[in-house]
Amino acid sequence: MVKLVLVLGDQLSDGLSALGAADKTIDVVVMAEVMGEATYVPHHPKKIAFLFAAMRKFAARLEGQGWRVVYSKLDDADNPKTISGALLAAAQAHGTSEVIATEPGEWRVIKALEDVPLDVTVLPDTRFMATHAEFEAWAEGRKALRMEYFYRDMRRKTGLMMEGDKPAGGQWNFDHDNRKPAPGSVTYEGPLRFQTDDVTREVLTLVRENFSNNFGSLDDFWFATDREQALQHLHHWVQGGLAQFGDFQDAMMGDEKFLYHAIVGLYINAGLLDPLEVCQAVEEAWKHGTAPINAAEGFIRQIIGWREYVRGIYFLEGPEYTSRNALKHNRNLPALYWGEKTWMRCMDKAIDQTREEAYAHHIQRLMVTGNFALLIGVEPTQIHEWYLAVYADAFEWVEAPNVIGMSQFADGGIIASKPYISSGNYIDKMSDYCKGCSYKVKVKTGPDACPFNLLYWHFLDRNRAAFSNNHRMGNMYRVWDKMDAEKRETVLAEADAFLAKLDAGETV
Ligand code: FAD
Ligand code: DLZ
Ligand code: SF4
Repeated sequence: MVKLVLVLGDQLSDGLSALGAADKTIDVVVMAEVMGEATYVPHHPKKIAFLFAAMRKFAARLEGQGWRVVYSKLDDADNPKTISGALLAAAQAHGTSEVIATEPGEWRVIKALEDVPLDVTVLPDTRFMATHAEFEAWAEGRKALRMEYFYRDMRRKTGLMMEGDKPAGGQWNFDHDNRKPAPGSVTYEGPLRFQTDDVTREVLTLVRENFSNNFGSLDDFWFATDREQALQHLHHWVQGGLAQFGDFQDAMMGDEKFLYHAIVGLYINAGLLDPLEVCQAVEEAWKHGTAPINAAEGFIRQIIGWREYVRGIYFLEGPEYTSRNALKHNRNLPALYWGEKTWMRCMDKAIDQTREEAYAHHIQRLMVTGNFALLIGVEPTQIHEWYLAVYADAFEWVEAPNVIGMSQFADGGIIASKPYISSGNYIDKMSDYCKGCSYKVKVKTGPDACPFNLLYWHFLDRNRAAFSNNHRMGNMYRVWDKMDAEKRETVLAEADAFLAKLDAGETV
């Protein structure tokens, strides 16, 4: 019997396990642009355009390889609206009930495949370095699931930057060399920008017609939308950006949206690039002496360490992970996350570039928008859905552990051993944001005080009980406790006043 081969929007890889298990002379590939996937959160229009254009080009690529592809465009009169609907319609048209799928990256879609009344075989997603079983075995019996130890196993497994059984350069991790503050100027020209073509133009019109009310600009669309372009982009960055990636990985600049970052997350996550080939390109550059060890190791750690580790946590912890709320936070996400005016320059810059590019780099996500949401106590699911919507690289398996776990400490400390919070001081040290801000980062109280300075102590004070056994937080509480009692009261009262203004919808 003919089988249907499901290929989802983030499964655009020649080596996809579902394709590998099918027969192109008999079986039929099913791909569908559907409102169900395009609206489960209000995705950034550039993210939707990127995925739809990449899906259309991948469908054409498969046809070129000899596959029969049933492709539904969003504006087709008989568009099936959901993934399940697409499978049911194709099953009827081809007189079959058999489906081969590769495991989706979201529990919601996994459930949909379980529920569809067809005979669905779900194969493992082999585009990762660690299988679920390997991650479970690594996690088994450990008191703390620290990424660093998992990463070392992945170095051994892949052989990347290894000299025998020893790490190249004599140490596993060069992170201490990767914390330089914002440079005076950036010498890398930034990501390779691609001209629109017939496919992207048609998709941009479709997205403009259907999603123009979503947060995010569709202007100046430049993403790569097929594998060849993504590879060109990768090599452009390896040549121009990688060498200084390590040094300035944590830096932030108001007028430099990309610094030395690779901007490969969206391409790897959609399947256009393979994570191992990306790491091998970086390792090659290091071997040829065009990239220093701290840059190459730092980058490879992000991919075979963090990326694999967060995926392991997502599947280990199960579908309830996204509803965790260890600190019982319940504030609504402020409108400034959707582009309403704010005087906080760091937030304004990070959110504005998110609106323009569907991109912000790691430290902007973690220490600006994530830090602020945590300090003010946003309900974790609301900020989780924001991140899932606004970034082109956001799919739940990778986004949720980063937001719920790393950024919001809502999983109670599975991913982070202490919350990633900071006052304005850290942002000032790592960025050029504060110089042009309406608030004064050195001012601790009063109308000019940087809100992060007030909110930092407010967070610690209100969450004291939750952290009473966390030894890594001891120093912070000792500094707070030593502060003059009157000053403490002023800080808390001013933080409360700030939060009241925020809740009232006033510009802060
Ligand atoms: P670079 O800075 O150049 O890093 C290289 C690559 O390493 C990334 O492309 C990515 O594949 C990988 N990587 C780095 N850090 C992580 C990490 N913590 N988890 C997983 N992979 C990592 N990453 C996503 O891919 N999708 C998300 O939805 C996402 N949401 C995030 C939300 C928050 C709150 C935080 C703190 C981080 C999030 N990240 C997410 C991780 C990281 O910020 C992005 O991978 C990175 O900014 C993508 O930009 P880049 O490709 O230029 O990465
Ligand atoms: C994110 C996304 C969007 C916006 N649209 C589609 C779509 O129309 N069709 C599709 O197959 N996939 C889409 N995706 C990606 C899926 O949501 C993704 O496969 C799941 O989130 C699992 O990672
Ligand atoms: Fe952000 Fe405070 Fe600096 Fe302003 S002063 S940019 S609010 S950290």
